[in-house]
Amino acid sequence: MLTLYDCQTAPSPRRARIFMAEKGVDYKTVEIDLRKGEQMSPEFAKINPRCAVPCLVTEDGQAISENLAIASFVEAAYPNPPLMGVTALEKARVLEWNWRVEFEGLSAVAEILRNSSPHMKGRAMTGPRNIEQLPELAERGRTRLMHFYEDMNAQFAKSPNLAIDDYSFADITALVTIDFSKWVKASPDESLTALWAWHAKASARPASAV
Ligand SMILES: N[C@@H](CCC(=O)N[C@@H](CS)C(=O)NCC(=O)O)C(=O)O
Repeated sequence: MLTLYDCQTAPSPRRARIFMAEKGVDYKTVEIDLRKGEQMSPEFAKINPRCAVPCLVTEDGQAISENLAIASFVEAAYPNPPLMGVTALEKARVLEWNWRVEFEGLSAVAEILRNSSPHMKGRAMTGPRNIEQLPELAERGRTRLMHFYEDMNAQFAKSPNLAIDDYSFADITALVTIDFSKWVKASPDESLTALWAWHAKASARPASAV
């Protein structure tokens, strides 16, 4: 059986959990408590030297880190229902939007949190090495996140889901980003009605509850 190194409270592993729940894939979890610093333990560093979750270990013991890599593996191993597009163009659209959500959305939220929270002093970036906070990056993160939410809203005004008509990996990243941004009081503005209408539908999916 697949094993997911997980942390119930963190946004990145939630992406992997939702992806697998949408697929109906069975797996067991090992909880890594990030607040206790368990990601830095020598035992976990042997499994994922990036010291981050999620990390998926395959049935033959191969460890895969990074959500995009995990999703690509699961999509190839369990093709139905497809979550990364079917046609060549759909596959491109899913990756195009997923990258934008990760870079312009999710990493902007992380930038806000990691450069402003007193609990993250010296931990401005994920990974085994310590990096000091830059408070200006928190401010910049807020600005670029609000710009990106406007782009997302414009996309939802003309498309039922973010990248393609069907719900996809890019939507999962978007849902997790919007929910995560609440932690840093950087939720999308109420005026972005197409975004919020989509968010209500995505949140109601059973897989979103994991
Ligand atoms: N790009 C990675 C990001 C993984 C990541 O940043 N995970 C965070 C939890 S949301 C983590 O493990 N943080 C550990 C730390 O802050 O030391 C992915 O998508 O899988």
